[in-house]
Amino acid sequence: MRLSRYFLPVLKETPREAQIVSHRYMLQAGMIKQASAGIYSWLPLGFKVLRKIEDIVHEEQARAGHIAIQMPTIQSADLWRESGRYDAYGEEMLRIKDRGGREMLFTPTAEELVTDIFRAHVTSYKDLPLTLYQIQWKFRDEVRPRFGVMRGREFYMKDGYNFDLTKEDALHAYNRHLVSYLRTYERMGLQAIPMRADSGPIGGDDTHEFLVLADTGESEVFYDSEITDLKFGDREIDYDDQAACQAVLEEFTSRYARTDETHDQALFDAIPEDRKRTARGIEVGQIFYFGTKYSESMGALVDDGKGNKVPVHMGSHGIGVSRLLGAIIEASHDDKGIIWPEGVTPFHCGIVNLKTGDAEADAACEALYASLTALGLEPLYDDRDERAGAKFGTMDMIGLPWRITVGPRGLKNGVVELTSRRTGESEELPPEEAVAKIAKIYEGIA
Ligand code: 5CA
Repeated sequence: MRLSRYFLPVLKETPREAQIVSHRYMLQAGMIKQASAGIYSWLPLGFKVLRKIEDIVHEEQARAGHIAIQMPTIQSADLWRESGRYDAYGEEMLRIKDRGGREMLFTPTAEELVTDIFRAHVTSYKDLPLTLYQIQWKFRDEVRPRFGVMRGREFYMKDGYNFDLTKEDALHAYNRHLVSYLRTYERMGLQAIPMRADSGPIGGDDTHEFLVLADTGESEVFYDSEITDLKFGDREIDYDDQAACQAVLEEFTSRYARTDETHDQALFDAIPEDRKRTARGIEVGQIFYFGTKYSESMGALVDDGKGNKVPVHMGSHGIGVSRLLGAIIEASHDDKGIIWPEGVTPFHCGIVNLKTGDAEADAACEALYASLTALGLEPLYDDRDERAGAKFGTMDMIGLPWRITVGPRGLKNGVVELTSRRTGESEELPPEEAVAKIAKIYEGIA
């Protein structure tokens, strides 16, 4: 993409309404625009990162054997009456009437609708296990929408639902989700720690939240510092292997890590003093096992192969896709702007032309652009007739992890400059070597 032809409405002033850095940078970098309280339009740069995050979620769901569907945002109130949640959900639910006076709602989550799909089509244990998921807009009329996309009223969520014959199978699904989430967040450059939590209006006993540590997080968390040394890394895991998934769950949940809702001071006190941590965290996902809560009330029964019709065991599993943009920025920025992890960056590298209009500099930039593009990478070329300082400022703010700077002086010696946004370190090297280096960095990522 050439910046002169792109739509990147970078703000010059600091937006005053933003209380936390991710919200401020998302507005300043022209990623989002508020439409009304807690509701945002996604401008090209923000939309690109949203899509990257979504792609990672889809890929990791596929790897775990989960199947994508798409359910509507507007749902019938009658369905929610079956589970008893139409009244129970309270003021967070946006209730709507159609022209015929029928009561509808904008989905805050989708346990009822997915259970309705299941009961219409699945009658035998032979079709289990089954996990269906979607990535879809949700609406919750939050009392205090704030911090930009972090606590929106309209937000984008991955919600997945497992259907299993037995509790044991459903707990495997729970463990499988935990493993796949660890992998998902790490691909986005995040450490998200599973913590024992409270299930709220979704219900059930077993639930973990995934928290990214950040001073601006809304949750207070308590943990044993050993947990932050754990990495899922690039280990290969067979998601059908119950024991393997269980082992990962035990590895990542055996140390003390809880949100304030479930905090137990006595257990916390037992942790060696130098490992006790109290901090704040951003909840980027949550997994639940709630057994037969919805299948019993809504009649989602299957033949168990022994002549009985039994309610299926279920759980639901969410990732805050739009919230993740805020969480990633909170975890990865400096005073000049965002620093995108390679896995989610909107463009793989920036090209800054120090002297637009200079025939040699223009030609060198075009050649770099062509070589990177030919390798399947997406550069953002700042070809505007602007001062170098302004170009650097924009690149730093929008946070592309790599920048190639091209100027007549370097070109005389046959070199360009390759700079890491994270470390600020630069090296001079021939253009083709800069391209090769960037290609190597993105091997296995882009
Ligand atoms: N049905 C279950 C799992 S699919 C569910 O709704 N879980 S949830 O309530 O925990 O939401 C899943 C994730 O959505 C949360 O972990 C959080 O990351 C994100 N989320 C929840 N509310 C908001 C909000 N108001 N703004 C942005 N993201 C949100």
